[in-house]
Amino acid sequence: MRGLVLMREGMLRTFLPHKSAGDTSVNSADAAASGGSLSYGNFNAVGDWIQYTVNVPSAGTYIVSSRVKKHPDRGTAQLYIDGIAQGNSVDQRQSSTNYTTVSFGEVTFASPGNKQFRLQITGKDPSSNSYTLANDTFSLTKIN
Ligand SMILES: [Ca+2]
Repeated sequence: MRGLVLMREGMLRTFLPHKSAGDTSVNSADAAASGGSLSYGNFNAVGDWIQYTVNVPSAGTYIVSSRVKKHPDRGTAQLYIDGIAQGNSVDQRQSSTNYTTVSFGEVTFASPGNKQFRLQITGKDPSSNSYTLANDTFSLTKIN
């Protein structure tokens, strides 16, 4: 079976995101976001993280991508799926503010069910004034 499984932010919101102690996460209204809402993680240090529960419908290999709202003041984060680093770290900083889809490569799930998608701060561009992340969706495109 092939197909796109779009994990909308509305689905992310179904689960209260877990986050690093002392930091805040908030769902903010944004007309350009999927479902009209965007998930922010407001961080202040390398190692801070936010974690979403994503339900994977079937075992197999998927391309993982995420729609994010880039901005001049954003952090760089590494994705971990159930504790294993996935793809390259992604810098959400951009001089202009707009939505961008970023890729985290391929992952194989041996079983369906809930997986923990954690974005952990690895740093930030020197020109960025914050470690904030703004996440709209995760998408899983099944390829095998
Ligand atoms: Ca922190």
